[in-house]
Amino acid sequence: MELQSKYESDIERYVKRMGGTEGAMKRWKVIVKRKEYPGGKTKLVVTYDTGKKILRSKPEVARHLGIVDSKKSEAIREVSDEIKLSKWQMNRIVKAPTWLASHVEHYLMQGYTIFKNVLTPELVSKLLLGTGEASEPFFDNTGRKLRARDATQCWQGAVQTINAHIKHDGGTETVLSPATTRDTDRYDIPLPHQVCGPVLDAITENGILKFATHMCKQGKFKTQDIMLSKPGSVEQVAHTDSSWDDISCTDSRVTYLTILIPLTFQDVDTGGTRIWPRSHHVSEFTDWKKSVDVVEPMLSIGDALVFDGLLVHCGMGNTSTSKSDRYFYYAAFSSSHDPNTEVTGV
Ligand SMILES: O=C(O)CCC(=O)C(=O)O
Repeated sequence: MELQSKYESDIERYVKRMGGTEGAMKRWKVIVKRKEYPGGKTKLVVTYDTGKKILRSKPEVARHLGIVDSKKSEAIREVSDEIKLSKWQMNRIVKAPTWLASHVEHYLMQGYTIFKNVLTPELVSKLLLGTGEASEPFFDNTGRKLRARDATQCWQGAVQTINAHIKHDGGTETVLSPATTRDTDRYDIPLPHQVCGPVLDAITENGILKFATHMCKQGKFKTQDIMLSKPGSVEQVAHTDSSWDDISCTDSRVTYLTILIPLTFQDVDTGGTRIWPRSHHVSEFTDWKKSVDVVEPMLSIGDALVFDGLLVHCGMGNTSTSKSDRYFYYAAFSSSHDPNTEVTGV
């Protein structure tokens, strides 16, 4: 009960701070539950029952109440009304082959685009489950900045390989190299070269590679990983993958594209990627959490979300039942150094 009132006053304070009216949540129930996860870990899960709908996070509450942080939304509106593409950007639209033009325009204006059906169900299954045969040892130490890799590791599909690298001993979790913990219950592992090949073929065939090189001529694939967000993983801090350093606002060339492809079913429970459209136009926004102008594209398995390195985004929490692990493919294509490489791969 004590916890209950703590969370009730917490959400009321939040709503007020964001400019919501007093009593906006009058008949709502705040539900606090302790959830158990494999390995004996427990976590408090707080949801907000409006009587008609269960909301799972504070930003969802804000969106439901239509709360607009006036300073931020004004700035976003200004950006939306006033997006003036640079000469370089206009040139990219004009020079795009017809079949790519709408992707190029949407990406430059909004900061992202979606390519449908990039990976076939067969390839997705191969990425997740392997081929049934262990590969040759695949990890070398080339380009590894943080931890040396163990040369004897074999790829047996993402599910088995990642899980084999996460050890639980009582309450202690150890994640073995080359898997990495990005946040609690969020891991990634680099894809071995022989598995990257078929994915790159699919990406090439679908036109994403053509798109990426059209946007970023000097770009190369810098990172290819499989990420896992387990039930219990919490919403990430909103962030960009690249930075504004060395980028001129007046010219705004694309130097970094992120590609995310779900390998498992995604919904509001497993979470997906939350993005702030048009945020890649503005270098000075910092308090992203306050924006109500967000999009959560719920992609089908095999679809690719391609977004700009400067677009503000975050991985949503996974509040699903213990079976719904969320796996996805992650790639960075860039002409600059990819900071993720230091953590995750070649
Ligand atoms: O979970 C996601 O969809 C995005 C992950 C992400 O942005 C990250 O790990 O940096």
